[in-house]
Amino acid sequence: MDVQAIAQRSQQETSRDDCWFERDVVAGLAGKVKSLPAKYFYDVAGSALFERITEVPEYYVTRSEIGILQSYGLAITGLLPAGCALVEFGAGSSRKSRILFGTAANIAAYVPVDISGDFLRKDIVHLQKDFPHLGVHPVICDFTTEFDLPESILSLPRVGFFPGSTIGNLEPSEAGGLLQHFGEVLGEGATLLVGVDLVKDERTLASAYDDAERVTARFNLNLLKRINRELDGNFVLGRFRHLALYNAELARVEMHLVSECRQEVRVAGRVFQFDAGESIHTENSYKYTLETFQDIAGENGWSTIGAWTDGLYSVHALTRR
Ligand code: AVJ
Repeated sequence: MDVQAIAQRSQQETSRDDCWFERDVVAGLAGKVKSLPAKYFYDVAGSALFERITEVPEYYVTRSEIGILQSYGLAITGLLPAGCALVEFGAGSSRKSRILFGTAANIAAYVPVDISGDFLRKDIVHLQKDFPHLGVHPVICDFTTEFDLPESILSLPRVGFFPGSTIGNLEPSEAGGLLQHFGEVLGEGATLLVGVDLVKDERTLASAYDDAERVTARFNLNLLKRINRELDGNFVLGRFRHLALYNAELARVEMHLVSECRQEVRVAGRVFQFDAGESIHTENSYKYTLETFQDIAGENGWSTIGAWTDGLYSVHALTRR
């Protein structure tokens, strides 16, 4: 693999991203209802805070998913065609794919798809050492756009992998669109494994996004820090408070940053007014039942061939019709 090209590419991605960051933030704060896109949480500090969230006792999501992949690994990988290529969408780290490689000998190749080239340098060398027979073919791109799979895996049966309940950040209609897109990228006869968080009682959900150690609060507020640093903002972090709530009607956890007082904030040369109690809506995390998720998959070209759950979280195996 050409590490030089990878480094250049990732720098270009970064500057294009910067430009979108400013536009998205300004548009989000200028609206009548203020909001910011959740995808901007993940700068270096935000990514580290998210890693810490996955370890707080209240945030069961990551532990549940890993538990399911470990407990049902044989059943899950048993559904995959021999000699397949596993295409992971948004492979920040290959931690969850590794569980599958460790369980099954039928995965011949791994195609991590990620917008950041960083994971290549850190992860892939180790991965290759631990699984010497695995062909590793990284693709650096935004997996929500059209892209081609590497030439070298086109003859192999293809299995998509989208763990982490990342799909929950999308509106259900957008989630359907993404499933459709995965079908187009993977092609005829593909299999798809998706991790999906489940609807459950409000207390469990709200506290998963408002842990006692306040790591999630810091993760949320870090977005304002990032805006201050990258877009010449002057948010005073002490004047905003983290709020997480479960909106049962829409089956989603919402995160907000609520202004503690009436105030003005400057970002990228513009001034935004906040009333006391006014919120910036920073994230939705949609929750599904096995059925509501399978319905969306069904409406977007996928039939369910398996689903595994620990009661809190679910992993679905789908096949393309
Ligand atoms: C990474 C999108 C799955 O929605 O549970 C965790 C992000 N936000 N705590 C989620 C998140 C607050 C997380 N996802």
